[in-house]
Amino acid sequence: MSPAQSSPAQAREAYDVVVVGAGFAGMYMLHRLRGLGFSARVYEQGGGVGGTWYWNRYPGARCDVESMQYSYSFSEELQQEWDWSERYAPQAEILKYANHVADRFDLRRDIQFDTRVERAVFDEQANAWSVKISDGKMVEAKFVVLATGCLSNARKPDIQGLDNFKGPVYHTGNWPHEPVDFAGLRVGLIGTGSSGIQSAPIIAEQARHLTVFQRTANFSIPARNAALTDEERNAFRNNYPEIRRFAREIARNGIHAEQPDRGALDDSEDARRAKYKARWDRGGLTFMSAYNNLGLDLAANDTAANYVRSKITEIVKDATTAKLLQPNSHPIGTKRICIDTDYFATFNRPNVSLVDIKTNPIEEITANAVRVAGTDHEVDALVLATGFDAMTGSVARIDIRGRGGRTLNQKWAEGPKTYLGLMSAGFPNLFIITGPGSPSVLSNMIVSIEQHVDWIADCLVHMRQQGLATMEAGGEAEDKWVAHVNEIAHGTLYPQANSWYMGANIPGKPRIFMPYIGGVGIYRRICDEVAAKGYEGFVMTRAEQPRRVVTG
Ligand code: N01
Repeated sequence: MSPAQSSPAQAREAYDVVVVGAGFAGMYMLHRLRGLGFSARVYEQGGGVGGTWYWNRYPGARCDVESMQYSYSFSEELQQEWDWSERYAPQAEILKYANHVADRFDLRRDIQFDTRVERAVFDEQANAWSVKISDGKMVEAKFVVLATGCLSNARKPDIQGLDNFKGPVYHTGNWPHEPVDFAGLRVGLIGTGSSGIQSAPIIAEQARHLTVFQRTANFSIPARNAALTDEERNAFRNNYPEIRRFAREIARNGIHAEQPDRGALDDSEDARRAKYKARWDRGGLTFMSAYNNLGLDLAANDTAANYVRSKITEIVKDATTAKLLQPNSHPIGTKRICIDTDYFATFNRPNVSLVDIKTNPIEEITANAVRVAGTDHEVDALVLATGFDAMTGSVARIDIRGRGGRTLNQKWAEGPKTYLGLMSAGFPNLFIITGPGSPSVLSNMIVSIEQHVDWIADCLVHMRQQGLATMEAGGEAEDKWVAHVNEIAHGTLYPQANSWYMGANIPGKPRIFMPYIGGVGIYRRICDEVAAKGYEGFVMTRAEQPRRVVTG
């Protein structure tokens, strides 16, 4: 395929590929496309690269995957040369890294910032997408790649009176670029997921008073963040080939770590406590890898959950507050586990209070207070750490129309349907990076992003070599994949939680477990086998022969 040409009649810009989003997925996609000789244009609604790390600038924001692993592996020079300063990189450093990558690989010249993709319509005659962007321009592309991110549509909650609040209201997922100073203010924080749990200790240090409004108590493990030493950095750098291979092929979640060899009930109580203590003391997400059945067996899960509850009791001095902070509505890990620095200890501060809004939901937000059970909790500023319309929210904001004019939102009205998370039947030449039906949010995102981008890049080369015009998910393969994703999810404890994995945080959103829980290694093998079998399950057509099945 040669770079697409614009027809003089339409005088539109035309590309082989339009990529939506310039986060880690969009940037790497652009880099691969260019290297393969495809013409590509990236549209990014933000004013810079970095996606998640561009928007989430709230106090305390940092990644909960260790920085030496939450980084691109595609360039040996990059991974050898970039110096991460801490075990968990703070947001500003990850954003700096994203900007460094953009400069280093000269990506910016093909990225248009401050521009949303508003509509994409598939033209069945031309076998191409007609894309409308927010400056009003139309562009054409043979392929569209959605690199829109899974947690990029920040959600303002429907709480009565929120718009009447007179003070500033911030959402963690859309934080101002200028510093926010809470000194001397009474701050109300709504939401106790990863964002709320990371920001509370920092806000508490600045504010006159912090009131945390908690609907669901969450499990959180200490980060034990620290500066990285040269020795630690070199331990990774010298072993990157093996560490990356392990993360891609062996670890379920794409993170190189010691793997469990037994279930929680296979150990004596003393041995189990010792193991949990070692993981707690080390800190981080690998707490959940202490045993191999924590996500599968409720009795096993209870042992880990009870350990964390006991730590909360140890840390929090006030017994009533400690009790309220103990999660009891879901098995540990079935909502994304949080990683914190001094979250529970924050409630020992005299200027912090906790309000239970599960028993008594917020009645209303007034001009200067949050009213719960008839009591007005006066605040000067509000922080909404209320999460995202996850996995599908950002895709749903684009008016995507496939064959027969059917919209993707119509097709996904009862839950997202994809084959391998990569494509959806009826929407030819439209790829999704880390979409629903792929491991994505259950994994180290960069591992999953690189795998998807490489798979899509190989696929486009295959199509070019074979002279193929379109590719799309076959209906039968898609149905089988959706059933498989559901079946394995329901063999675990995950669907027991009202989580954003299930769409449960958005009123009216279908309750479907969206990510693929089989693990990144197994998933990668499935994708590779599908490709090796001539893209089995996908339908491909040649130019001039619409809908002729070439494979699948
Ligand atoms: O969002 P969340 P998040 N009234 O959806 C509550 C990643 N991440 O931004 O649980 C009152 O988890 C809601 O309550 P409930 C990570 O994957 C990573 O914190 O629905 N409360 C919950 O407490 C994470 O999982 C990092 O009952 C309302 C909170 O708001 C994902 O992003 C850092 C409410 C939302 O929690 C999302 O995390 C940050 C309402 N109307 C995020 N609506 C790291 O790498 C919602 N809530 C460290």
